[in-house]
Amino acid sequence: LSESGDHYECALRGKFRLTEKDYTNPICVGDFVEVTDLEADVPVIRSIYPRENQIVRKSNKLSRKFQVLAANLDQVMLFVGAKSPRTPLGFIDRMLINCEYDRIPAIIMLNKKDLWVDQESRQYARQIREIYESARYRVMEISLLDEEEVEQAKTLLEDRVTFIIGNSGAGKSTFINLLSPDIQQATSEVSTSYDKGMHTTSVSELFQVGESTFVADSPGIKDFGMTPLEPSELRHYVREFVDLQPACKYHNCLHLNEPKCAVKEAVDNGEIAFSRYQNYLGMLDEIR
Ligand SMILES: Nc1nc2c(ncn2[C@@H]2O[C@H](COP(=O)(O)OP(=O)(O)O)[C@@H](O)[C@H]2O)c(=O)[nH]1
Ligand SMILES: [Mg+2]
Ligand SMILES: [Zn+2]
Repeated sequence: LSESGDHYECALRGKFRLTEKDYTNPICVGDFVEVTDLEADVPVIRSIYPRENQIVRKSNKLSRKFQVLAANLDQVMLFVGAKSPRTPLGFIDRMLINCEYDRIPAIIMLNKKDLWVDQESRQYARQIREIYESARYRVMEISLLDEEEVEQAKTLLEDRVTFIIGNSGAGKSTFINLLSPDIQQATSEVSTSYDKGMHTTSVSELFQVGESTFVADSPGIKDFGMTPLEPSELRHYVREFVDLQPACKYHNCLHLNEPKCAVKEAVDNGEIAFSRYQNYLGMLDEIR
């Protein structure tokens, strides 16, 4: 995507494939690149500019390699659901860590409000809102079937570069398609197959939907492996913990079994959601 808004299909010079050896992909959506000759049949990307930030995940649980999903973002929009799909809290927490890691603001879009006709889904929606609002995230309840709410959601994108993530079926592609008649992303990907190898094509494209408004979808990204983190780092990316950290007896408190731990106290008296703490322990266990 050039400054003038034109699209070019470019080739990547061989050496990029070898440089960053911890990453499976040398380039990602949102990267600023320098291109040799735009008039050539296949312009060649000469260099990739340093990234301001990036969303990174482990390629898969066993791999040591990481995949860069998007770069140079102003914000992430996290699409989740209380019903079809019912997004697990663990999934939300994991995705938020990936955002916090590079201090990328995240907005939680609790979508498909029109489906909350039963007690259970309404209750789950309320729980999500309470947990993440008290962690100081913006949570927006929305139905993409409601034009007014869609308009409101659109205003959140203005003059920003937004990467849309979330679990499969939450409405990411549907939302992006509503942004411009030119965009036709495939919707309602069927996820009945557990064979992850089946839908591995996950090409993100950056769409320009306003003069300085850009949006990228994350098709085919089903599971969010951890960001590259040291166990002692993880606690810095859970917002509620950061506020309390100075009150812990030990400055390097991991909030496990240390005495006089302000985080554990806050969990015990309900100031911090138990699920947030539990999911922290789960992630800590995974990276240790
Ligand atoms: N009832 C309802 N269905 C929705 C809503 N948003 C999206 N959908 C439907 O949910 C399905 C999955 O949406 P899609 O955009 O493909 O999800 P993605 O996997 O996150 O890209 C599609 O059939 C959409 O029409 C909503 O707010 N309400
Ligand atoms: Mg999609
Ligand atoms: Zn502590």
